[in-house]
Amino acid sequence: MKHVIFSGIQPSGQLHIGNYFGAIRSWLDLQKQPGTTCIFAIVDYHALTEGPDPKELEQRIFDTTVDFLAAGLNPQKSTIMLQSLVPEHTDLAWILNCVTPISWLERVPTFKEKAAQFKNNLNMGLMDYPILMAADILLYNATLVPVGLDQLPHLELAREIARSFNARYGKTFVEPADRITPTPKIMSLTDPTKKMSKSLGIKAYIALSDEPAVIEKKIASLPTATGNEATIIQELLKSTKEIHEEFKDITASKTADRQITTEADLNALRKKLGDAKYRTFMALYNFYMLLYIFASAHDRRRFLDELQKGTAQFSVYKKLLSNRIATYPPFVAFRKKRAELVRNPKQVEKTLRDGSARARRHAIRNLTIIKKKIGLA
Ligand code: LTN
Repeated sequence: MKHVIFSGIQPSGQLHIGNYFGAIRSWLDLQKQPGTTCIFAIVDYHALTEGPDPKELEQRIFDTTVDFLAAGLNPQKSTIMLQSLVPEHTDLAWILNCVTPISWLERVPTFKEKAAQFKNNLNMGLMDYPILMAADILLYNATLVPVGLDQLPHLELAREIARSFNARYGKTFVEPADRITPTPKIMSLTDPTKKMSKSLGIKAYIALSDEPAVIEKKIASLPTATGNEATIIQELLKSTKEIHEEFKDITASKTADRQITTEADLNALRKKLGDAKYRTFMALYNFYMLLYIFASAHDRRRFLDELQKGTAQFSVYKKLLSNRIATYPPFVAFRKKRAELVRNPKQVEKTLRDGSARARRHAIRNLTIIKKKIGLA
């Protein structure tokens, strides 16, 4: 079957290594597969729900575009677009609004979190967010949507909306399947209990564009274990076995649709160890995870071995790790390509406009069909 693939990412600025392993690498994989049509969007309308500063938003859209291209998304092979340049996304979102009960949106976990976070200034966009996401996907009749685990409820909703529309107006939309990216979750460099994210500050993440000296500095200040942490180390040794099981297909770059279960394990562990010990555990876990991604099996084994014996010198492994990250071939290629791209910002902007125009032609065609079905001109 020929797949139409759609995925999106918010313009949060320069991409970091968490974005790379959590999304971009899987997109690059899909882009390579013959017979797929790939559409990758920078979803700036989604970003508006968080009320970004206009100048900053503009810069972030540009940075995200540059990073897409530098990472290897190829406008010859994939459609790279900006959501707000294709107004059919919001047209369709309105139509979908009218076949979706409010109760479906109130159930969405991310909405419940936002509702708690923005108690007194909850904007309508935060509630409508999943509808716009459904519109993104359904507008192109996407058959496959690569996303992280946290997006599954949104995708389920998109399928429900497609079904609801089809039941009322006749078969129109394809129900999109999800493709969960199997990925080791990379934690923040400053708080190992939180997922790596730009919102935690510049020291919390490694940007794909970070130069070797910056990488070295950030890795050097990673929190590690101090003193005798026997129980924690035992837990780590236990869970590293599971890490190998969980992720052995990642390094082989297979694209199995499998769910990652360590989240539940980690929650259980937090209860068992208590917060302080859990924090240390997570620091070690993240350290190991980075070694797992970037270092050799030999180095990893030696690290665990020494950890167990109490002879592990973190400064040595930090040096090794920052060296491996800095020389990781996809990142070296990324920095080179990025430097070329930023020299020609007009070309970058044109690529995004051209991709959006191409997407728009498909969007208009499909929206015309959709509007006919519901009795609109
Ligand atoms: N909500 C997603 C971003 C997103 C998306 C999409 C992903 C918006 N529209 C359509 C896949 C398909 C996120 O925050 N990762």
